[in-house]
Amino acid sequence: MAGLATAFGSGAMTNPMEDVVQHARAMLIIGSNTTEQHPVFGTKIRQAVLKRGVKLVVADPRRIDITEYATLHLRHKPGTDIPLINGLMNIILANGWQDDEFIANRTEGFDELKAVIEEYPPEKVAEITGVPVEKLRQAAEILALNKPMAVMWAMGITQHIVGVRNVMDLANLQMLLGNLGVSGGGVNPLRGQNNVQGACDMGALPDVYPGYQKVNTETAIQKFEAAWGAKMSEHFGMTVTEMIPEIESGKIKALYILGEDPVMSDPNSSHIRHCLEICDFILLQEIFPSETSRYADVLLPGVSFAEKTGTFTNTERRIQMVRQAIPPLGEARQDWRIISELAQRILAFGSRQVNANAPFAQWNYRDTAQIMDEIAALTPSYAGVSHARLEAGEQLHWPVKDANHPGTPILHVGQFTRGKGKFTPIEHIPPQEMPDDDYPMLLNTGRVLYHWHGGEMTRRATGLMQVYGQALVEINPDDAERLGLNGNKRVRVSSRRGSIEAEAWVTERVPPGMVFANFHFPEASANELTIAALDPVSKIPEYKICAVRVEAIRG
Ligand SMILES: Nc1nc2c(c(=O)[nH]1)N[C@H]1C(S)=C(S)[C@@H](COP(=O)(O)OP(=O)(O)OC[C@H]3O[C@@H](n4cnc5c(=O)[nH]c(N)nc54)[C@H](O)[C@@H]3O)O[C@H]1N2
Ligand SMILES: Nc1nc2c(c(=O)[nH]1)N[C@H]1C(S)=C(S)[C@@H](COP(=O)(O)OP(=O)(O)OC[C@H]3O[C@@H](n4cnc5c(=O)[nH]c(N)nc54)[C@H](O)[C@@H]3O)O[C@H]1N2
Ligand SMILES: [Mo]
Repeated sequence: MAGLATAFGSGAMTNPMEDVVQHARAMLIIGSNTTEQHPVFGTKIRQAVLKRGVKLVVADPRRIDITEYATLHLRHKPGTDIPLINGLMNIILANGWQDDEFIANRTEGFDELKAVIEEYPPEKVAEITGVPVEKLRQAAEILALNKPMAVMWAMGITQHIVGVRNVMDLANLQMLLGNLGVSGGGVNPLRGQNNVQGACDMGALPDVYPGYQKVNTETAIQKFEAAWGAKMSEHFGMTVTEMIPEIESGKIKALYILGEDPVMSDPNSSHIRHCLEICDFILLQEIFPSETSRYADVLLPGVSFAEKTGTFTNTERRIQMVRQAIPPLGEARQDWRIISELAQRILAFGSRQVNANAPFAQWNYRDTAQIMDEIAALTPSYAGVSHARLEAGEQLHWPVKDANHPGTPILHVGQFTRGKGKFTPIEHIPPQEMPDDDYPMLLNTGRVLYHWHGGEMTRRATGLMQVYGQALVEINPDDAERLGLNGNKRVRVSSRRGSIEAEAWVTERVPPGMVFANFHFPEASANELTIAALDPVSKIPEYKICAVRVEAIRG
């Protein structure tokens, strides 16, 4: 997220899904298991391939389902996306396939980019990535000669210590080919959670107010001090991946966790459990007693999506109404009401100087429509959004500049937010922890279609448990044979941080030397093994790569 913020002002799809599937002539899906993790978009992409003959290149170490629809599958080694993308750009430049007009009029820094790209000739790239030269050439040709071409990615690109650099390099590729600001093109990160886009838009990040207004700028400080009637800090906060480890140093003494299950979803679970154990105070606002709830001092029951009214902002920046379908169950209360009542009690405590006459100092909201009015008043990209417009059926993609503005389905038409698009030369950096003699295999982690993250919700659904009832570790048939797995079904996977035992799924989906595990089941979660190595800018953990040892066990 922060990565794209650096390059483009915010991390959202530049083009709507419908625009991509109707107008792209070629697509690059890189690091996204689209049919399993974004099934609606995945279905539309499959249809675009079948009905419109869109050329599809998939770059993914695993043979995921969408590869069956691909014109070409580049099965590169995990963690080698930068050499792969640089190598494609090298071939594009060598053949003069770049968009000279776009480069001249809309970008800067081309010469610096070119200098680095020259260091990634196809032969060298083939060696680093494991993709044969001929396939690299075919891919470059498909992607360059079928315009417009849209790039889509997800966690296979971002969950690395080079996550931000990977994203910037994909932006380089799209600027080189002139595929930005056009229908059917764009840089399109597929946001994961239903409302992660909305949460980021609302400032649920350490360095920005709503609408990506930086907390350390004088204009933002003045604006929010006037609106909220309190002194605002100009310092950046911490990301969640930084906060929990800082419990050990004493820098963090209390946590208010809502809608998050760090025991299941953060890397290196045993260290997370230790930190939560020694934390002075933990307040958890949940809809279920999650794995994290054991560490909570106070548990506040919130409500699920079916019990609330408000908006979700989806991956294509579209703001959508969600309406309450059932009354809250048991003692559960609206999440926003819990938050505002907590705020009111803290205010009543009087330890913080607040000007009660400021327009939005009271925390006494009537309903979520009124909260949206405050958002509109303080957030330029949401300035024209209201529940009334959404209820009337308007399709609003931000920025929505005022009450009459129709919204902005495609970003960067004619101009980038920062004026010219800047090429940033990107060099390859290998992953933090690579296989060695003690831990000779590579662990890759992610999700399956049938479960959601820590599984707190999906493991409670009987039908889903019938289809996928336990953690499976994907392992290549060659490795299975070498480990003597034949006959035995279970494996022990160990890393420097922990170990899990699970059933093996012997499959060509993973290449030799690599296993794939998910984090949906507490008894065998991949995060017992993962490493808490962070991207220096976005602070996202390198969930996609660490070194492990795999053994066959009886049973
Ligand atoms: N059913 C289901 N759907 C979900 C979710 C869920 O839990 N369950 N979660 C949602 C959320 S929050 C998110 S963020 C998204 C995530 O959506 P995805 O990112 O599509 O999901 P992942 O399982 O993390 O898979 C990432 C893909 O990257 C590939 N990959 C791994 N390492 C590399 C690498 O080094 N380079 C490249 N190019 N590819 C690599 C993997 O093989 C895999 O195909 O899914 C969302 N959708
Ligand atoms: N190894 C590995 N780890 C990963 C990843 C990976 O690819 N590999 N992916 C990472 C990614 S991209 C993500 S997004 C995270 C997700 O990690 P989390 O955000 O921790 O996981 P979720 O299961 O989506 O949600 C957490 C909790 O929210 C609760 N909840 C649901 N709806 C509501 C609500 O309306 N109100 C309240 N108060 N609570 C609610 C659920 O019961 C659940 O327990 O995991 C990350 N962890
Ligand atoms: Mo995510």
